[in-house]
Amino acid sequence: MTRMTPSEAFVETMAAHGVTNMFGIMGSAFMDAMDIFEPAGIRLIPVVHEQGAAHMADGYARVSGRRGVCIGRTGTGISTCVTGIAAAFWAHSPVVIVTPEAGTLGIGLGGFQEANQLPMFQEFTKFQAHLNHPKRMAEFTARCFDRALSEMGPTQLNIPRDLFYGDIDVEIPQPAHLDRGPGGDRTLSEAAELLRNARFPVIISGGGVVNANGVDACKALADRLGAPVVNSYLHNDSFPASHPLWCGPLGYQGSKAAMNLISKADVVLALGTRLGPFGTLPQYDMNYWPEDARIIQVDADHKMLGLVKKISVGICGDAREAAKSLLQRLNGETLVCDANKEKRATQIQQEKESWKKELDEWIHEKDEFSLEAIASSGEGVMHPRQALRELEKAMPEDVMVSTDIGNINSVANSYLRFEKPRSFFAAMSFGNCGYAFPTIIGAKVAAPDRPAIAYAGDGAWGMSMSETMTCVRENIPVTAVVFNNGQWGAEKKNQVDFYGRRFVAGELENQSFAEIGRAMGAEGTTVNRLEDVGDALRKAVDAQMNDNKTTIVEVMCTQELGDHFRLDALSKPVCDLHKYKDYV
Ligand SMILES: Cc1ncc(C[n+]2csc(CCOP(=O)(O)OP(=O)(O)O)c2C)c(N)n1
Ligand SMILES: [Mg+2]
Repeated sequence: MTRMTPSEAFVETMAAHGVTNMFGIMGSAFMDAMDIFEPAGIRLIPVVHEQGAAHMADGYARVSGRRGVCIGRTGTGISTCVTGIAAAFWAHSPVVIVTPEAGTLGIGLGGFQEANQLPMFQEFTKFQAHLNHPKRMAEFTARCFDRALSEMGPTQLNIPRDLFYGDIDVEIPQPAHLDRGPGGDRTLSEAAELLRNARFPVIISGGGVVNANGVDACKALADRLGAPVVNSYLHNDSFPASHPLWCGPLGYQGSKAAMNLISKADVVLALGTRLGPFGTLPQYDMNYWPEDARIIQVDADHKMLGLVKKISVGICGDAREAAKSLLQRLNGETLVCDANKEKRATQIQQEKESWKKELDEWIHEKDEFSLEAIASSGEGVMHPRQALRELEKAMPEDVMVSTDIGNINSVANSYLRFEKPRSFFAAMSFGNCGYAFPTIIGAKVAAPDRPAIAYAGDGAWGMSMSETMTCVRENIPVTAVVFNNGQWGAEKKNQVDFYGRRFVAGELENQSFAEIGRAMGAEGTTVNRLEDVGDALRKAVDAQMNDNKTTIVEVMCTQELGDHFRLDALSKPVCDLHKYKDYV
């Protein structure tokens, strides 16, 4: 036991758990601890707005596999983080949010910046600790850090501000390392038996494969089975795109090759995926989910097994260890699918080629609204699909890309391929606009040697662009690609498809984002011609990697709109009152 203050115990425990960077805005409530961050080896990166800090902690965690940490002012700064923590929750990010609270002697009296800070994060955290005695500071801090990793999601450490003070005797806890296994022997045997007899096995590689560092194990199993591997929705980095068995992502604006192939499956191995409802919706008028296939699902969280899709076998285990164990169980055996391995390889190849050709030829949207939008667009704008293709071609090696929520960002799903896991950080199921930019800033802090690129629509960019100042002030160079189509496109698409093109609040008359970027101290460039897109990105990445410069690349686009987000969720409007009779 060593005598120290609770502030010291807090800081020492964070340092023991490997914290070197935190994101947030300072506040007097935790200043006693903050004062010794630097000598403890911890950099507090000041942000423009605390929501950005939570997203940065998320990006930091997603790229590094380490805990991302954010902190803010009692009440005000903390409540601002709710959206960011919700996004991190659905990205399964090990984020720790430290929430200093009003002092214990004032709580309940309606003092300054008082808020009940636990309920607001209750939905979006895996664990919440409320410090009830200064002597327990190190214990509670360590538990939050351990649980963020063991539960793979945000945890909250709530500290009444007066509990930072005093003298306590503590032993600083060391991090716990959870040794995850492959799952139970019975379910693994049942799964192996299904795979042994499968004629057309297909693997879905999900976020759990990335989190478990299990891509190689997934690859080895896929190679043995000759099974096509599809990425689960928005986990395009869960299998290397250059691998012959890679087929691209399922889900919204995903790969038709992936969808066609999985529709033929008699056995699906869903590895490290909760099979979220959003990721398997019909797309391109195709209901591709193989209803009659036997489904093996592997998830580290038993509560996900069979939750969304009916399954035959549910394995509660680590994706990597489970893949290794399944391969071991099939080793040296002849499998039913060995007989048609070559035929399947040809099929996979054909499906991929045909999707590539379709995508190459699909240079713009062809629905009536889009055709009119294209016809009426002036000079200096381009088709989003073509711009996305050019960007894809100009992507640097080892790139990290984050994407936002919006029409063009969703279409980007068809054009983002990766070789390495921990490279793609899309706004996941929480789906908040404004996600991509702060998230890539956090990722860049964790991986400064990798090129970092965020995609955002003009609407989402407006929500998040002020963090450009963080990049400039704190010397965290990144590249932002802003698709300026002058509209809240994804939502406008609903008005096109369901509301008789009665456009309400959908237009965005923007100032130049390149100029705004320059005013914030970054580089800014506006791209009006397709032939300049690739060069603009290459130049921006060069400035990022060699000159520590952040660049805003504003890509001017037509107002055409890609396929609807969720045909399942909307229905044609009905109005009963006479005065609204035309609004149907
Ligand atoms: C914080 C937040 N507010 C609103 C929405 C609803 N929403 C989803 S997509 C979208 C439009 C995005 O527009 P933009 O960023 O310009 O991209 P575009 O669709 O035009 O490509 C909106 C408003 C959301 N998902 N998150
Ligand atoms: Mg837009």
